Amino acid sequence: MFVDRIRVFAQAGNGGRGSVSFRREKFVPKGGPDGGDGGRGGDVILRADRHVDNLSNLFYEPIIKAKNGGHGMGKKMHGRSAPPKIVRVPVGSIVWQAEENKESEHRTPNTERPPLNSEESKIDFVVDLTHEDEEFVLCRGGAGGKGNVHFKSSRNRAPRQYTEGEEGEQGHFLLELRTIADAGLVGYPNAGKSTLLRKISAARPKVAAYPFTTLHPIIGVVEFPGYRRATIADIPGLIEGAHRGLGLGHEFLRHITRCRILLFVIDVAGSESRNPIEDLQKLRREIDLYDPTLSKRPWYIIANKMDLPATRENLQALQDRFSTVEIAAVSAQTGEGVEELIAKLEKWLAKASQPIAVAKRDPISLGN
Ligand SMILES: Nc1nc2c(ncn2[C@@H]2O[C@H](COP(=O)(O)OP(=O)(O)OP(=O)(O)O)[C@@H](O)[C@H]2O)c(=O)[nH]1
Ligand SMILES: [Mg+2]
Repeated sequence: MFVDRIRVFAQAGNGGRGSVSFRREKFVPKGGPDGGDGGRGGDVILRADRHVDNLSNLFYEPIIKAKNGGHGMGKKMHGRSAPPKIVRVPVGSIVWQAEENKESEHRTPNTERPPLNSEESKIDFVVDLTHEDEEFVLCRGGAGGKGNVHFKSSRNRAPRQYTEGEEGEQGHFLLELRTIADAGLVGYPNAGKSTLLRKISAARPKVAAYPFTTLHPIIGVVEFPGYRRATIADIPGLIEGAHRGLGLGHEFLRHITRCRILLFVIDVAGSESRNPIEDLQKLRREIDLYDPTLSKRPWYIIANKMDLPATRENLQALQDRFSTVEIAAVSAQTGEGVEELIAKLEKWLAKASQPIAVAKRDPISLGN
């Protein structure tokens, strides 16, 4: 299962209670207070892990709780501090604070898009985990209470006071994954995006001759000569009207909003009586309707299926129509032109601006 948006409830552990206890020993009458402090409650920590590729673990555990600290004990013994509850999330996870919700909603996790318009709902940006192994304390555990040993004074030699542990923080949050990759593949279903990703990386997305084979984003790593590498995101095919929810909709475009460059994969053979130029125009329009900043991202054309007949003329027509755009002509199936594509990709990425990684604080400007 692939989950890229989810609502969770998180609760850090409470601190343990301080202890009320008196020293009792042979030959030490009235030994004085010796109640120790409570232990700290566990924190709830999010950790960005590159081995986690979506938020499905939270689908099964939408209520995240850390343990409470242990209570203090006699002989000035401290209660045990609870370990943090560490939740591994994919790199590229963004967290927003959500409004409190009805209890029942925790049980049926909502994987739908949370409203990102601040008028619809007051949600505040919390954190954007963009780096591997980055950690964030989502809810801090409560401090332990004080034992009665702290309350003795010259006038009160047998104090019975203690304090409760502090409550751990808690809250409702929305988590959303926006994949971080260097380049994103955009194209109609069956254009050959996944075939291409298999060719240029070790990723193994499913390939088949029917539309919407790819149902969720997949990241592949392309290796350039000299140990440089780049990540490429393959997303489900886009069709005209995606912004109205046709096909798989434009839900998955969020996974290329952080790509530095966009690669439009076009079936230049015009299989299934498609017109390559029209395809490209429609794709450009769809991403613009989704997010105008996305259509300003540097973009290139990958003319695919060059092994099929009639592709030379179509390629020429495509190049004439988009004369300012660089094109790489390949056959993802036979591997023709793929070496050259990789060389171009390295050049295109070198030209592109630095990684577009960090989400702005304002969820509205995030392009949804
Ligand atoms: N002849 C030829 N067929 C290709 C080429 N690339 C892909 N195909 C075929 O086109 C079909 C679709 O390929 P996919 O890689 O699944 O296409 P996709 O763009 O990932 O499609 P979705 O995941 O549905 O969006 C498959 O039958 C592939 O074998 C190519 O260069 N030449
Ligand atoms: Mg695919």
